[in-house]
Amino acid sequence: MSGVPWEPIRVGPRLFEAPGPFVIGVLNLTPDSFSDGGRFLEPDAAVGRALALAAEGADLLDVGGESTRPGSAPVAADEEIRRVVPVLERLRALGYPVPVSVDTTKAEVARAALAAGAVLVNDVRGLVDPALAAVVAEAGVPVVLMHMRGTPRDMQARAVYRDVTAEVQDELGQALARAEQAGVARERTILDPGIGFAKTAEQSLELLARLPELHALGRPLLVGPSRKSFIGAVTGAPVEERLPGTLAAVAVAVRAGAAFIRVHDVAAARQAARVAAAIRDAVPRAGTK
Ligand code: HH2
Repeated sequence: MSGVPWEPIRVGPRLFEAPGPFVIGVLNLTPDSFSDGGRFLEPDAAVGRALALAAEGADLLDVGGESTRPGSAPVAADEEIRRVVPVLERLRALGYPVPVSVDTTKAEVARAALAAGAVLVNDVRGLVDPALAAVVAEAGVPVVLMHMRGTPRDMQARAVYRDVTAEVQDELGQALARAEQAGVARERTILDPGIGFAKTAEQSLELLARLPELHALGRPLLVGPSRKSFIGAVTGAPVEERLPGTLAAVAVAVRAGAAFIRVHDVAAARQAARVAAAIRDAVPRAGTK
C-alpha cells in the first residue's frame, strides 16, 4: 500500500516524487530536546552533525531551535533565531547538499530562517498562527502541517479522543483548510499525525496501525516516531536505547505508505525504510500474476 499518488513537491532545488520514502534527519539546536538536547548547541558541532546526517543519506535536514517535548517551556523568538540562523547561514556558505527545513511555530523565526537558506517550514501546530501562515504563503515554500492540540506545555492533558484516527484526520483537514485560506497551495502541503503530540502511547500506536486511513486526505504523509515515549511504554527502553523500536515504527509507517519519515538516526532508518518500501512494492498488482 503506497498510499494515494501525490503531485511532486519541490523543496528548494529538489523535487520529491511519490511514493518515497524520504528520510528527514533531525538537528536540534536546543539545550533541552528530549533525546539530544545540548549536544549540538555550538555551531561547529551543529554543522558537523548536519554534514554527518547528509553523509548518512538524509534527503532533508530539519533544524529546530525550540524543544517541543511534553511540558517544555516556550523560547523567545529572538533566542530561537539566535540558535538557528547562524547554523543555516554556515550551511548555505558551505554549499550544504541537502534541502533544509526549519522546525518552528513562530512567524519571525520562519521569516529569518527562510532568508538564511531554509526552504521548507515544519510547523508542529499546523498553521494555527495566521502570521506564520502568511509567511509561508508569501514565501511560496512547502509546509509540514502536524497535528497536535494546545501547546507542548498542556498538550498531554488534551489527549482525549473518542476515535483518535478519525479526529486527527478531521483536524488535519482543518489545518489544510487554514493553509489554503491563507494562500498556501494544497500542493505544497505535507501532513503529519504528530506521534506523541497530545497523544498517549496507546493513541500513537493506534495512529501508526491505522495510518492508511489518513491517505483519504490526499496529501503525502510524514511520520516522526524517532526515540519517542511510546517506544519506552512498550519496551521499557530508555531514550538512548530506542533505535530498534524506532526502526520497527519506521518500517510499519513506510509499509503503510508514509512518504517522509523524520528521524535522528538516518543511516539505520534509511536501511529500514528501503527494505520496508521494497516489501510494500512487492505486492503484485491485480492481474499481473
Ligand atoms: N517531532 C518532534 C519535533 N518536531 N515535527 C514533525 N513534523 N513531526 C514530528 O513527529 C516531530 C516534529 C519531537 O522530536 P525532537 O525534535 O527530537 O524533540 P524536541 O521537540 O524535544 O526537540
